[in-house]
Amino acid sequence: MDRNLKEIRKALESAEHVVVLTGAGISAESGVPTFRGADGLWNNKSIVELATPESFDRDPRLVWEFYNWRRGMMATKEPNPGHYAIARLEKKVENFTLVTQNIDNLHRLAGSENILELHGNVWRVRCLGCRKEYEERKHPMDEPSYCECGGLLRPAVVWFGESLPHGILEEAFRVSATAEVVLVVGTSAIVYPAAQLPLVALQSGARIYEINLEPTPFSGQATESIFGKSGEILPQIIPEES
Ligand code: BJW
Ligand code: ZN
Repeated sequence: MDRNLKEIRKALESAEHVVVLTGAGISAESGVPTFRGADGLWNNKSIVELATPESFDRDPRLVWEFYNWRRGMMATKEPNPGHYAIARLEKKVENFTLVTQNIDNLHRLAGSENILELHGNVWRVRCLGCRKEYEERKHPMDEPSYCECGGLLRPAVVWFGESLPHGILEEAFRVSATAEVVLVVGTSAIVYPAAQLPLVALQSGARIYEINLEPTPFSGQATESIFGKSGEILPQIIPEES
């Protein structure tokens, strides 16, 4: 095995407090499109503009149409070996937190339990009337959809300019500041405040290992960056038998 992968494997085996931060890249091998990059969802500018509070205010029907498409696509996807390796790691480490920017629910399907979903979940909705947030698996949803109280429903995801879910971001900062080892997997590391988390960990002396297809703005600061597919690298550093 590559010397660097061995080093990460040893670091994980001896750490008591580990944080994993994931982005869209971890789900790419499951067939969920990433946002940026060659095949990125957001190369289509009209799509970027759909995921904003302003678009929803202007045309909730159009935004629900977009999320119905995303829900239908994500419902057909399954976790890949990268998701499963992270779920295995949780069982081995005393104090483990998975912080994900993904809304696709694939980490949970792979068996991860202690998950902080920074940007929400595609299977949850929030009512703009009574403010309740709840799971809603119905598919397709009406375009637009309404709560039983009559209020307009929106996807419980975080759009640009919006705050992250209450308490979740604070907890993500807390665990990042006390982690010994942090894995940063499949994120372009440009969206804040998520991109701040590895920096906080670094300042507190954690070792940070990045796994990505290509360099990111964070690569220069990582303890080590491993370039390749997370679905191939993670099972090597978190093998089934160890
Ligand atoms: C693989 C792989 C394989 C592929 N294996 N790797 C200036 C400075 C600081 C902040 C700001 C600023 N200007 C504006 C802001 C705030 C803004 C922000 O960060 N903007 C930046 C873009 C500059 N942030 C916000 O607005 C956040 N709220 C907030 O900050 O509130 C307070 C505030 C408000 C206003 C101003 C200032 C403060 C909210 C952010 C919400 C992000 N929402 C989205 C959509 C979610 C809902 C949905 O999906 O519909 O979240 S945007 C999108 O980006 C999504 C993702 O979670 C997020 C991050 O993307 P991610 O996961 O990194 O994916 P990609 O596609 O970018 O990268 C994939 C990576 O995988 C690539 O690197 C590939 O190489 C790699 N890869 N295959 C390994 N097989
Ligand atoms: Zn309601």
